[in-house]
Amino acid sequence: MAPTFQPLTTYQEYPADEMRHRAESFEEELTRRRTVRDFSSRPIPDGVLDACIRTAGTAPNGANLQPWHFVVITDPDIKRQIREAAEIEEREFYEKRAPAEWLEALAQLGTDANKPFLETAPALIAVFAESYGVKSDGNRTKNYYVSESAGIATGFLIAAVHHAGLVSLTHTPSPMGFLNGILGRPVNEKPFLLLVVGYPAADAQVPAITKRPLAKIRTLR
Ligand code: IYR
Repeated sequence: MAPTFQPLTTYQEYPADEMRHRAESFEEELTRRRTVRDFSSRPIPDGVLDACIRTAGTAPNGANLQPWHFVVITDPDIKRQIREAAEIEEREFYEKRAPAEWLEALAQLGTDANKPFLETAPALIAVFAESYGVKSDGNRTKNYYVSESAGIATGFLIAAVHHAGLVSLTHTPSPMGFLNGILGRPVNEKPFLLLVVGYPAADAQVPAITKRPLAKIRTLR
C-alpha cells in the first residue's frame, strides 16, 4: 500500500527546564506505582478502563498491525472460573513444576498458589497477543514483533491504570491457555497476561522491595 503522510501536529516541545521538570514529575508519579495483591471489591467508575485500554491501543507496535486484544472481566461467575483454573495451574507450579531457585527468587514477594484477588478485584483485564491474523477467507496473515507489541501496550495500560488512581497486578498463571476457553477467544490469540485492576484494600500491604538505582541500570558511552 502506498504511504500517505500528514503533518505532525500533536508534538509538543517544552523549554529545557520544563522538560526536566516534566520528566521528573512523571518519574515521581510512576515511582509511586506498586504491584498490589490485596484488592477491595469496590467497583471501578464507568469509562475508566475504556480510556485506559484506548491508551494501551496507542502503543507502538509491529507494522501497526496492533496484534492485541483486551477482555475486561467483571462478571463474578467468570472471575470464579478464572480463579479456579488459575489456582489449579498455580498449585502445580508451587508444589511441583517450579525449580527451587525460582521459588527462592519469589520468596521476597510472599506469593503462593492462592489467588483470591481473581474474585475480589472488580476487574480483570486479560491481554491476548495475536500470534497471527485471520482473513475473512480463513487464510492467515503474519504479525510482527508480537510479544514486544503486546508488552509495550501492557506497559501503557499499567501506567494508564496507575495514572487514573487505581492499582494493578500483573498475574501470569502458567500455562494460561484456559483463558481462551473461558473467554471464548480464538486460537490465534495467545494469552499474554492477566492484569488484575481495582482499588487497594484498606489494609493492603506490599513487599518491602527496592528498585535498582540508575547507576546500576544505565551506562553512558
Ligand atoms: N505465576 C505465579 C508465580 C510468579 C512468578 C513470577 I516470575 C512472579 O514475579 C510472581 C509470581 C504467581 O502468580 O504466583
